[in-house]
Amino acid sequence: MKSLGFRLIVALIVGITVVSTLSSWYGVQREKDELRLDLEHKAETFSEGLTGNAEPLLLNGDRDSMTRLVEQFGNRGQLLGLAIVDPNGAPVAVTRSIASYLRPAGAQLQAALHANKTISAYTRIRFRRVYLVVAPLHRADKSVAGAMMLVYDTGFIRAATLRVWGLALIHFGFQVLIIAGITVLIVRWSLMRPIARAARWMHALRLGGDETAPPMRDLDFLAPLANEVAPLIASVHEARAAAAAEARLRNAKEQIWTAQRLADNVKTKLAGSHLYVVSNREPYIHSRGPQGITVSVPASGLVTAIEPILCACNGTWVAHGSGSADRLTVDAHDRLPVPPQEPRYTLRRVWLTGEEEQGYYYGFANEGLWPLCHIAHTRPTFRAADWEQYMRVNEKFADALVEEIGDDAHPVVLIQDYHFALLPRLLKERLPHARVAIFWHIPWPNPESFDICPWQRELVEGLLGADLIGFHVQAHCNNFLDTVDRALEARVDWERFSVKRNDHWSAVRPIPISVDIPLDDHAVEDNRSEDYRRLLKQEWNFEASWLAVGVDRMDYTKGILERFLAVESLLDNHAQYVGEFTLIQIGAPTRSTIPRYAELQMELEREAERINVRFRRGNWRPILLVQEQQEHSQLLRFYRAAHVCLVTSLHDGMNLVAKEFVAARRDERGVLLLSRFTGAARELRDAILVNPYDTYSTGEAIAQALGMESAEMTDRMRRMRHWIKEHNIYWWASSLLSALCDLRIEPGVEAKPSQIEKLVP
Ligand code: GDG
Repeated sequence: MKSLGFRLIVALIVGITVVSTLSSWYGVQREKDELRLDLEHKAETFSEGLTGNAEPLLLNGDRDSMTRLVEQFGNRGQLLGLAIVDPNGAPVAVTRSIASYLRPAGAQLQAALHANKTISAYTRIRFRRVYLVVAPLHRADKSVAGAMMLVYDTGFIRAATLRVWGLALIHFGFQVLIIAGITVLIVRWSLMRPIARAARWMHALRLGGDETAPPMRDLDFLAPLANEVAPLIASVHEARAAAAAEARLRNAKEQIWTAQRLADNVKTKLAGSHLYVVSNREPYIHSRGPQGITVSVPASGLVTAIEPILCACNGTWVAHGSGSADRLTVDAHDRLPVPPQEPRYTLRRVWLTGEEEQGYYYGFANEGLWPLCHIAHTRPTFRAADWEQYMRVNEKFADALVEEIGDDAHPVVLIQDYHFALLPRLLKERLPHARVAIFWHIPWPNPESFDICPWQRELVEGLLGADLIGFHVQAHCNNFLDTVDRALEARVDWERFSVKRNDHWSAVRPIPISVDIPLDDHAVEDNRSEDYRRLLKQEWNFEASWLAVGVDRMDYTKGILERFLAVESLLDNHAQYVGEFTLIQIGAPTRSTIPRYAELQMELEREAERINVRFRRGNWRPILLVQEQQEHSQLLRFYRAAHVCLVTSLHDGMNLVAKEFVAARRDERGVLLLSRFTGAARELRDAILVNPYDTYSTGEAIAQALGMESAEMTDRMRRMRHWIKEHNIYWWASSLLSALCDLRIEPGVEAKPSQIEKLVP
């Protein structure tokens, strides 16, 4: 680093020298030119005036007057002296000081006399730099009667140029000093410091520190480099942790699913086949903003669940390209490798027109099917025009899939959710050899409720194109089979939980989705949750001794309003929590163009405000409604800070937030309050189960959670964590894929549903 500083300084000095010399030389030339011009102008004016006086004196031969004249004017300013000569150049009158100059200046004198014109020249006489002007003197007939010579001292011009050079030298010296100083400081502060910081950060990472995100503020210009290194080191850590976990699990003979085990399992199960996942929402959205193109991960349970499977087996995810810069980031085939930091699979984007998106997504899927399947007292709206778009978009996705699958002989396709009920059949009709599963992430209602849908037959028929239809819980499977029984001519095999229609078997299975949970799992006995609480309180500027958290898309099925009312009931009935208890509600905006969602958003704001106004004291308020999507790492901080997590859905297929909260609590603290109407309630028996419609009881349940004995809290949390560890996201993915891959499917031959393992523990 020292030699870098030295080299920089030398290079800068050479540069400054060249620039300074050139600019000083130019300055000196200008100064010299200006002074000469000034002198020449003065000499010309002066000689013109004087020749007028001298001519009559010379013609009259008045030597005395001429002598007086040369003595009188011969010593002014830079004028050294004057001389008047006859036509032969012989002196008539001369200032004493230049008497000895006449001979050396003879050539100029003769030239002016002969040419009969004024001659001037810069020359050197007797070691002196002078400026000579010789002007002819005339008779009345304009013939030459003699000449007048003026001699100026030009030493002052040289002195001035030397002064300019001197100043430039001083200037140059200062510049060198300042620039050398600045260079040393820049090298120290802007190069050596960031490099030292980066080295410290990398060192900490290498030794296993958990702050993998680079400290951007400190790294300065090395930040882009750090951005590349961070994911690299994170994957090394991941690989190390996975290897250590595998080794530990092997030793303990535990059957816990890890990403590595899933990857191995998926590879074996797929036996060289390719995996294709289809969903409406894409895992990465590119948007144009003031800082250029940015990429974001949407708030959705699906991305959390599906990404690890695709990463494990390098598959293809087909999804709607909805971002404003999505088209700018794909190749000619509408594909791009993702995750952007460390590509592990391919994202294929499908483009929809505004009309298609409106009808298929906002209209049929979210104003029709979503409320139809969730019993949450919001009326479904079915419009024929929306249905048209729903069919068209399902066909569009079928085209994209067929294109992606190409001549793949053993494609395995996982379709996600209620946006694509028709896709399994559309795909099977064109690619009968494909293995197709659809996972329905939302509840399936009872047949009477589903009967409301004018196109229930087409939807059920579309779904039965799949070889496997997955739901979160058994009750949804039962409801589906009941609906099939009622809506179609099909053989429903209740023993094997399968349906036969047109010679094709579809197996129907409950496979509850889950989350990733770290395996390094001795309880972390520290005060981190205290720390997280303190930080959050500072960051969001509120006071509270008891903290509850709610994390949801702002959807009417999530029971957020009921949650607020339960908080109000808690404060009404347990005055000790007034001034002490705060609910932080993260409400990620969602489907805001649908009127019901816009209404809900306003209702939530109004209710939170009403309750806050009722109870507010100083810097304390009972509800903090944060209406913006948060980074995943930020969500983790909320989960870890909370005494209690409130999940009060009115109806929910699973609810991943409940599981994420449990997964985040490495300290085995915190209480989960969970709606009975979620799929998660079937698994997380150690949560406090509530009926969110009963706001009084829910308020009491919050009080119970806040007052829970430490030992009971830990017991409950430990058991829930144990369950999720055994039934984590990798378990879900592997169960889904195994169920699909284990089916025997030959076109025209009945699949044998009995071969499907029983999946639910
Ligand atoms: C359906 C079913 C089923 C929320 N806010 C933010 C954010 N989130 C993440 C959560 C969680 C997910 O979104 C929401 O999970 P849910 O389970 O409530 O999912 P839904 O979106 O309703 O999805 C549901 C699920 O599919 C999976 O099958 O469980 O029953 O309705 O992961 O963490 N994530 C980020 N910022 C936020 O502000 N980053």
